[in-house]
Amino acid sequence: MSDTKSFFTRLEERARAVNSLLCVGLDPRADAADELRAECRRLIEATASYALAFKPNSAFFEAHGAEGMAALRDVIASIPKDIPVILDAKRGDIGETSEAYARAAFEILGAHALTVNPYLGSESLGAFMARSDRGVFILCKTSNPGADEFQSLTVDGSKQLYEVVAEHAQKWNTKNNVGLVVGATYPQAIARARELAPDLWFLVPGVGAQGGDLKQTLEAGLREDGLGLIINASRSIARAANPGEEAKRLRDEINAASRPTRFYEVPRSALEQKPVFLEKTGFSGNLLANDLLESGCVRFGKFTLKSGKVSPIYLDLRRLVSHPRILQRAAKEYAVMLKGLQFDRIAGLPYAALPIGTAISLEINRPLIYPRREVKEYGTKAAIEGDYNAGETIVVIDDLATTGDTKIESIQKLEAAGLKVKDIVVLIDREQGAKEMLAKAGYNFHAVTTLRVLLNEWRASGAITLEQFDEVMGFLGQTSVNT
Ligand code: NUP
Repeated sequence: MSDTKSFFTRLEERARAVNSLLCVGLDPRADAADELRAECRRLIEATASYALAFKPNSAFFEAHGAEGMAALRDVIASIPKDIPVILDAKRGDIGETSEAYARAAFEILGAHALTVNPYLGSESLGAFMARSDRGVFILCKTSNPGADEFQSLTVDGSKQLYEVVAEHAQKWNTKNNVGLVVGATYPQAIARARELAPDLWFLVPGVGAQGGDLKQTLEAGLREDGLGLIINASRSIARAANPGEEAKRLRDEINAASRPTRFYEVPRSALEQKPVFLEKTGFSGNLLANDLLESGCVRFGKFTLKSGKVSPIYLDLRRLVSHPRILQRAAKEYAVMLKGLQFDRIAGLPYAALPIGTAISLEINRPLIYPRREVKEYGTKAAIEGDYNAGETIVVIDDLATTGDTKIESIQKLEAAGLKVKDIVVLIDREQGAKEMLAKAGYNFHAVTTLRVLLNEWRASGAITLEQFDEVMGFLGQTSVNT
């Protein structure tokens, strides 16, 4: 690797070049020092074309003394030049000692990145973070069963220690060379670390031999650009009958699961099986589906609607205001949908989409307006609140879509003020004709997800029974929800 680019620029180039987020761990279990090189060489040759990076763990070389350290240096030198090498040694000490560790890792051993522990404070990490061409992965939430003993202690009033580490790391990343270590065995911690450190790359050990769930890990941790995770596997590749094939399989599995799951439907046969996700971890793998349950925005039971019908489900996204973190995450989902659209402002429709629109506006730093329900009889007599100029393009934001009728009324108010509307974005489409009706009227309709997809997720995660799933699907087939 050339020394001019930052470590993560190089890593991103490699990720795109080989279409891989897989890191192959080099943890040689050889009995004798002179076997270390051959064991690693076989693994490197078999897996290099699928590897985003290699991660030798210093411990397995140190265990063989001076000969082991010489082998480590040779193994790193033998890795093809365009593949980043992350040395796993979890260093960190008082200033000058850290400097000696940094010299050993980066200059003597030739690693491109190093894992470090943050417990001696930021000053102890200065020596590692000083070089923009070398990466520093700070232990945040490790994959082992004992990780919670210290890392999840409540500090600073309400935060867990690992959350404080994630926050600091995001701030320290001024040279694009700081990442985090977050174990695949704690997907909720990955999701939380991603909220606190939206830009950082996470080195994620714990899939394979330690049982971490790949799908949940990717769902929780991928950045919006589809990158940001380095999925490490050591034993599961090294011990496979054919490590090259296993690396390829895992690389492909990562890529398949990295595609957005927002529109993913679970096959009927899977719905009929015993749910696995929530029972094991309390986490469904689809943050939005889980969030809507947690905030009470969706409830299951018996609800008498305005029409007198009894519904087995009730949706109310106005409750998001009482759950700021979930509201923020929903705003991020809208932001993904808004990314490809051309517009000057967004308009939130009253009432549900006023707070939602505000959260989106803050998320994407674009101004908000809103059409009033009733035009004021006094003062400005405004029909639309907020600043705007005639001729501007507005994206309409709402919480849900059923038939689309109420969207048309609001769009007419905006158009009467000289504004142009091309796109409407909602969080949940109940698929009762809105898309088709709006398309006929000349508007593009976008939904983050559909109620059907969410029902699939809730069933797959064990939040609802198969009977509830069928009941709600049957109900949706005959009527609209909440009316
Ligand atoms: O939290 C961590 N968990 C973890 O397993 C941080 C790590 N650095 N590791 C290392 O990743 C561990 O020491 C080993 O080198 C590798 C995981 O190996 P395996 O479970 O895939 O065989």
